[in-house]
Amino acid sequence: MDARYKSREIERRSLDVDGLKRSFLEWLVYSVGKDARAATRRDWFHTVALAVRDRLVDRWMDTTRTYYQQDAKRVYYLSLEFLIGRLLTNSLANLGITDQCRQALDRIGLNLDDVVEAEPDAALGNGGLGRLAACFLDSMASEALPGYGYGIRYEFGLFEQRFEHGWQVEYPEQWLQFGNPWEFPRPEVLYPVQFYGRVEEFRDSVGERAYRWVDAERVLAMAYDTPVVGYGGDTINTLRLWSARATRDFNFGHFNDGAYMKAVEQKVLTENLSRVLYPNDATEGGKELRLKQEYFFTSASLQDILRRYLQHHSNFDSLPDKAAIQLNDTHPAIGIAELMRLLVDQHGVLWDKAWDITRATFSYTNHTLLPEALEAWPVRMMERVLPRHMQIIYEINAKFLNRSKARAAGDNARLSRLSLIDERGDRRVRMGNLAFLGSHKVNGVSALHTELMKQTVFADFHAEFPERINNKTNGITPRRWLHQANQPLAALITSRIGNGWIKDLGQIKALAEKADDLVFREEFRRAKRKNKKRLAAYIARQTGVDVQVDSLFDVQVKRMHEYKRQLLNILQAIALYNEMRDNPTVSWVPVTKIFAGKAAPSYHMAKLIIKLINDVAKVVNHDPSVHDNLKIVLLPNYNVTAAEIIMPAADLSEQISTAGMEASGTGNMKLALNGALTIGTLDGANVEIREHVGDDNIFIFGLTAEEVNDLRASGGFNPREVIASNPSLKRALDMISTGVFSPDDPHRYHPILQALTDGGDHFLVTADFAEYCEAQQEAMDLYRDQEEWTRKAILNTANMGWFSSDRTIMEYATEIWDVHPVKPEHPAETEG
Ligand code: B1N
Repeated sequence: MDARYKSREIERRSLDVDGLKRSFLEWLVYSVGKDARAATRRDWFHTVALAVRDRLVDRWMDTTRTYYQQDAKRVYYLSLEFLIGRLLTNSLANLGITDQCRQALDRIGLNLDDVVEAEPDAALGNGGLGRLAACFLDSMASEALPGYGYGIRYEFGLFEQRFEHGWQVEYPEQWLQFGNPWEFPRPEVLYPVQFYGRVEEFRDSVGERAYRWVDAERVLAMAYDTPVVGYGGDTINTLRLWSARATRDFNFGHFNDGAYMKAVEQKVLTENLSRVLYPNDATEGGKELRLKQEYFFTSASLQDILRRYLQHHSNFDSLPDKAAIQLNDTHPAIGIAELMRLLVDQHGVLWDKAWDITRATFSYTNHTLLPEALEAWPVRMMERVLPRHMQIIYEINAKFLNRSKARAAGDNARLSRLSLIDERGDRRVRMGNLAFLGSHKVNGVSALHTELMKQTVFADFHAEFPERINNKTNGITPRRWLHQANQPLAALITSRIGNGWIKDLGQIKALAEKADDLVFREEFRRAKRKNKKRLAAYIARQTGVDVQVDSLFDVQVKRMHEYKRQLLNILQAIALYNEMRDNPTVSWVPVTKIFAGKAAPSYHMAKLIIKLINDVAKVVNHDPSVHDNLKIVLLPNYNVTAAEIIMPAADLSEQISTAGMEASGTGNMKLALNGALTIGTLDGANVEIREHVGDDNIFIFGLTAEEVNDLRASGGFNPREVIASNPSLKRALDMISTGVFSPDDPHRYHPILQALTDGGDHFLVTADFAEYCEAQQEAMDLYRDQEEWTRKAILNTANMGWFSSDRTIMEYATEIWDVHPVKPEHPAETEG
């Protein structure tokens, strides 16, 4: 071997400062193709990422080989979204080489933090559901579970949000523009996926009726693999994302009569399949491209899973012992019909056997009860796009309803609710029902949400299959959300209790006794203040607004949605603004209200609320009469990277959804873990957060889910009366309606006022307003007592250990998947 090549081989593995430095300088020249003098920050990012990537490839292959050699049971997490964010800090921290890398760059005259800033976010998700998938990948690798993520390699992630005159404007998010150093294209891993065409019936070799799908259009799914580094770098799993490619017919086509240009056009159209992530709109239910995306990645993933299984097995009997497939919401639920098709049509398995295998292999997580988010594809579209699947769904449905008929005893309403087909209006396939029926386990994402699943959307299915529904309360990875994002606090914690908490977050409980330690409180506050300074600088950069570092940082960051009630928060801000102006001599607790979040592009009400927040902010922030005691900011383009700056700096965490509507929430967990006190309703995982941090360390207010339900059912709620009886609410609404915040267009907010009054205030903003203001007052009063506040903040951090996604993922592993940790064997390292 060439000496130079050999030295590179060794260098690839070197984890010390000199080895890293030599790699960087060499990689810059030979892989990025730049001279050190001409290199941009982005060039250095690519250089460092490629050099770091080298250091995980051996262990990645060891991990994959170990799974293969042991024929270990794998879990496949199918998700239309993986909201990963940046990977450099994460890879360095999980490999344990952050300090070495920093020093190596230092010796070249570079700052690691600047290099990190050049990485774009992988924003392949909308919000909580996509981020949960990313936390689960981290936890599976850190727990040494043989877990694979399967999804789509969108060319454009979630849109970039900018504000123009206070309005949200969407721009394409071009994360791949300069290449992605973390991914490995696998042009040889290619599966055909079909659409359209028709079904032909024929007699198989033993004379049985059989079906084939013919005259279909074909697309190829090409794999891109990204290594997923577990904490400690021992296990390195794989995230496999599919990209659409036109079939090779195009490459070898012989075109005449100008057909060439048409063919190129066709190729572009085909490849649109993986072009862009859909923002979760209320209006998405019927977009053919979305259905095609769902089927595209699900089919490719299942083909890949079966190929891997067949390397060790000659029939499908033990598929459920070797593969667990988790459906992240109904987005990949078509996989149930697809696995039936692959087993029955392509591999000749008998129907009943195939159905048993399918059900034993799949499980399904529900993430929302909102009716508008429950997927239901028009039968007419399904028949056209996936004709064989439509037949299979009818067949599953017929067999199921036949069986249920006996038990339903003439209760036709019940049977029509259980049906996979919604026969009301245009006929639709209920994907939730399909997912439920085709899975052995179905779970909700918080205790309350799971309970409501049993009582509402899946009540009939729950009666039919009482063992199937179970709860798996969400979690978050402590690596990204504390160890990496909050280095001041992480260092403080480690100095007192060691670093075991990073892999076993339960250990953080040991901090509880430090809450009464004056010195520890002082240091805890110092860490928080450092994070607040960083956020203040970020706010100034992003919005031009200067905020007081020592003010109460009151944070609501999440997607903009009426049920999340950003409107309630901004109304309270207006009321507080009025009080401050009315009482200028009172010594007010300075408050900074921090909002961030995107609205779906077609969700007009959410976009109007964004404009309102920006309008109110403009008035309040420029009013000298409040003496800077109140500032309001709405940060643009909320994403994982912004969250990593915001979460560690928050004092107060706003979790104020209408009770019963937020399935779980995960931002609530990130904020509490980072020492913010929650102000919230008894909704989603807030209920369990209260149980863990204690009633004294959280501000709970508002109607409960049961009360909301009763109130709506009785129709006994008149928002106009509530408004009339609450002067501060009335005044805030009057200011909005008379154009105090929109002098250029006084009627701008009419739709909001309308929804709160004649519209019946569906989200109960007015109903919860008074109690919310009281809770806010309590929080402000407590904030005056910094020692007491800090004590409670420490108790929040100390008691959040249970919300680690490691705990969540181990519950899935033992109670749903029956998969077990597999320690990779590292032959290269033992050879020396
Ligand atoms: O999933 C999160 C939960 O913590 C949140 O409470 C929940 O709102 C969120 C359609 C969704 N539910 N449904 C979605 C996403 C994209 C889409 O196209 C629906 N997201 C949630 C994690 O469990």
